[in-house]
Amino acid sequence: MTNYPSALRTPLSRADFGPGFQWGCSTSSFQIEGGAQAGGRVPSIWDTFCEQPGVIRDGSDGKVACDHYHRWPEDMDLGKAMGLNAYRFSISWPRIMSAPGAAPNEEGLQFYSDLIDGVLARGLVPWVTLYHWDLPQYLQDAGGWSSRDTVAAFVHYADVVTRRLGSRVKHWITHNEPWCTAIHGNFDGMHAPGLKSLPTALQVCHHVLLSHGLAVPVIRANVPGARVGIALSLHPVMPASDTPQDLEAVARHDAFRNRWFLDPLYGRGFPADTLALMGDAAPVMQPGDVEAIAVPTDFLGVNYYFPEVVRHDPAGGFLATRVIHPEGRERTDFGWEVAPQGMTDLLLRIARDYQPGEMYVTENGSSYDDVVQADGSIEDHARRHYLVRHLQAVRTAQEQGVPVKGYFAWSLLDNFEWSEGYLRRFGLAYVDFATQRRTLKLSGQWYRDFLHGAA
Ligand code: IFM
Repeated sequence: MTNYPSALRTPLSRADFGPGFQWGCSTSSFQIEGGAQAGGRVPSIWDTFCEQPGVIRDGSDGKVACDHYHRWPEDMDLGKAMGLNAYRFSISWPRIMSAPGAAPNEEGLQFYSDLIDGVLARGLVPWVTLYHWDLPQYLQDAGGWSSRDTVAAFVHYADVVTRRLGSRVKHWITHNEPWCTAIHGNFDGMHAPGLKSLPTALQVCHHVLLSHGLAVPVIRANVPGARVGIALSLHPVMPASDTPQDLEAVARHDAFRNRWFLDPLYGRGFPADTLALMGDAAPVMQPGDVEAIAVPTDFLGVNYYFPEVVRHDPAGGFLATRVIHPEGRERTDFGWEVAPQGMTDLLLRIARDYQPGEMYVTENGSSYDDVVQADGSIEDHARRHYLVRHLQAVRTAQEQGVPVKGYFAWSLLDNFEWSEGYLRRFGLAYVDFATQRRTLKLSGQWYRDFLHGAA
């Protein structure tokens, strides 16, 4: 443990957050596993996407990533040494379902079965996300999430996985960040499958939410004592100025960025104003879909990174808004605004407007350009400061009555940051991708010490 001078001691302790608080780190399959062809895994949309020239900033891919597929025992030892009591990871759909109509791939299921045993053996609670963006390519070839058949395929996959793993895993997250699946994947083309079609993106959005709604009862049926939820990327939205136009822009932007997901999940249907703005691009829905999406859940997963500042802009798409990046604000090296107050505001707002029974911060973290010192250490003071302030912000929300029951730092390890490749490091542990050596950064050491009551 580090011996902290009193000026650096944190005015906050693990115990302040209450007994049973889940202290974790999050990861996702494609970003860390590698083992692209191991154990009968078939290609995902991300394998295909990475092959396109110019779409990944450093030209990299996920073939090896952190080689977690082979190194997971070491990674889980690290999690245990850090004092975590929970670990959130995702299952790679292409490891489990290798072809349309095929029997589940036993080797893939066994990999996750072993991982879960390893997580439990180290005293950590496994939190499993079913979909963190790695759709099997054969499903994309048949239309991907824009096809209603993919909804049925997801529910089948969820059934297979939860039957097999549900005796040991109680915490299930259907989807991670449907916004990114839909918009980055199908509208701005930044993510796989790299499409640029608004109607497709909006249809994808609807199908992803529908697949969540239809999977929840299946998971409950298979998992005695299941706790099921979804993880959304949510953003406080601020006006660029206090003109009426900008204030209205905030309302429109918020309605699509946040309420488009929260309203239907919490039984209010899709925001009518936003639907009207979509015009012909609005998704096709069938009777019963809206009710299915509103299935009760046990918790909401909140992924918070930064607020968005918007202004009215007639050229800004169907919402007529534009996100701007004002000068003079603290930012990470990735350019994301650092705004811990946004965490408190967001949690308070969700609790007030939607009253989820429980909330978990399922992701929060920062990317800085880490430098390895001559002695091998990584002194990421900025990331530590980010982490401390965001934990304080969570605690502030808790003190005001928000039922936040856990915090998962993004991420345990530096990993494949999608279209940024390996150029953006979010880990509490540094990964030397040439040697696969893991080194706990100063921020990770702080989290460890905090969790052991020594920071
Ligand atoms: O790396 C991603 C993760 O996959 C989803 N949430 C945001 C993280 C940082 O961009």
